[in-house]
Amino acid sequence: MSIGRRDLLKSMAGAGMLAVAPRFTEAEEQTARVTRGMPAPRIKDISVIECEPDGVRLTVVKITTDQDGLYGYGCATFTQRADLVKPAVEKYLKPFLLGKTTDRIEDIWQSCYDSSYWKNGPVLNNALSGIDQALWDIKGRQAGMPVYQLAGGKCREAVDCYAHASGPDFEDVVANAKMYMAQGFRHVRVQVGLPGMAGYGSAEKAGQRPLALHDKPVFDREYAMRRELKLLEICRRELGDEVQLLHDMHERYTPNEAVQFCKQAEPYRMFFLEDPLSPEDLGYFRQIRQNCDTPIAMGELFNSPHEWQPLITEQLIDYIRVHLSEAGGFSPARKIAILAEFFGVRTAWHGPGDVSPVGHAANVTLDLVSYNFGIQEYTPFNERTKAIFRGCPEMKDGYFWINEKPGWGIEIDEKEAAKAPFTASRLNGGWGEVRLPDGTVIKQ
Ligand code: GCO
Ligand code: MG
Repeated sequence: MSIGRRDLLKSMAGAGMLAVAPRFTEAEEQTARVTRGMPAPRIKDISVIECEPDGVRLTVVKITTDQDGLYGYGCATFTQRADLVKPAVEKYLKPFLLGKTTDRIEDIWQSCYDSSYWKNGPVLNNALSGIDQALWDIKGRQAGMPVYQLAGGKCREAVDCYAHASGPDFEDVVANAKMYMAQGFRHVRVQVGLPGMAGYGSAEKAGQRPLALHDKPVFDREYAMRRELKLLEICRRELGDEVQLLHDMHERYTPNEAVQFCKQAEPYRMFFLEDPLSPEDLGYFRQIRQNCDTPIAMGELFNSPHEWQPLITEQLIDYIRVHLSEAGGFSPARKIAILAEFFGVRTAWHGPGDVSPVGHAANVTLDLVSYNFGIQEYTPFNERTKAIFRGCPEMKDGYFWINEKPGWGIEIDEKEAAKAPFTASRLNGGWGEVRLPDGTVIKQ
């Protein structure tokens, strides 16, 4: 019979090798009682936990097994279409999986993936991610180990992160970046507001709205490009040479503007420019590569291998930036990381507010085990979130530290989650539109 981490820690504490005796919750004690000598657990129930503790809809799948106290959680968050993920889990994956054993994660992933015949869409991939990550959580709990151990163990102690420094005007962004740098962050993403316009990543700057032929949120590409490039110049000057600067273009420009933007950013020595193009324009990455040496990150919108394969294998990007649950979970993302390693592409998994803490723990796990880790996007967890998701990764001096408890290390307080239900909104969490001054809808 194997010795679990819990037993090991207990004996270390007994032998005086640990300063503080580890403490375990009843759920962990129960998990630890499940040993390898027992038959493989079977899936007894699959449920969906939904909550909105910080203004964003989060969805988590819970798989309960027939073994006492053994269950797992997986992130299935697709904020803009949250109401559709729940039935995809409950009406399709649940009947497909009830009674199956939990021990064959890859086999379950492949059979679920194929069971819809048509695949690679965000709703189905998120539902699948919920299952996949919950199964990894279960395996970790069974082994009494964090998932990073199952994936080979750490190749770094903690995970270097970038913080979001933004503001309506240049000086606000610089002040915000300095605040993060004072906290220890070595990487900051900088975004500035556009007067009267719907920019991305910062509060709107009050000011004259551009003359527009409509009353919807407006975005003027040429103006935005000049202003964001000016911001990069100011930040490099005001923040010094050592800080790493990042910027998210959020696929708002035309392909040729994107090439120009990346080229003109060269003097500011970016850590990366993110999403210069939309997934519909992937071919233009070749032009960016041929024209400049600004490092490029791409992929948060990817759902399909057809999107990440060519960019990685043709070495057209520097950072792969997939949103784990959008790509179908931890299992496919791990394969992406390994593929990318052989092509010199590093990882920068998407880590915004619309990833649940379970998903963030999955990100940090991959960051710890992947040799080709690049950087992790960081979004702070508010107190309400931490009350629901106990055991979130912890931030210290710009580094994320994983919780060392088995599985993802996270326990969900479902009673607390029920106190933060999805709030009603006209579009059910969906996004409205952004238009050019002439009324043309653009990607946002
Ligand atoms: C980022 C992203 C996010 C997305 C958001 C969509 O780089 O963090 O662009 O801010 O816009 O996750 O829901
Ligand atoms: Mg982005």
